[in-house]
Amino acid sequence: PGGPGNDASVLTKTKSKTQRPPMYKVMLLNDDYTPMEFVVHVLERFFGMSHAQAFDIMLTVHKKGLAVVGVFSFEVAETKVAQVMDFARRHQHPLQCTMEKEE
Ligand code: NFA
Repeated sequence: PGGPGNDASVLTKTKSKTQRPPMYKVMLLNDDYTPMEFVVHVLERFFGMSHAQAFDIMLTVHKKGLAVVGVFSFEVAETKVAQVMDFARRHQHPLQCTMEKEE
């Protein structure tokens, strides 16, 4: 009784091994004005996609209204959203990029 590692506070400190930091989906939204080539360029430049991959995702956004373009930690997701929004604004395109916590 009372030996090392035999204390009640130690025994009840069970770690939740399934706990993970929350991840965030970064999404692109469709609009009627942003040129398709600009969206493809954004996906290549900020999300490291190949041209074929980028074209595919761009078409998904165009047809479905939106698509998840990546899943990141909060900080990285925030940075991606800010970079895309700033790049679109500087080029005067209404392209929207948002993030949402993954369930
Ligand atoms: N819908 C835009 C067009 O027809 C293209 C687009 C795709 C815009 C994906 C935004 C996101 N020019």
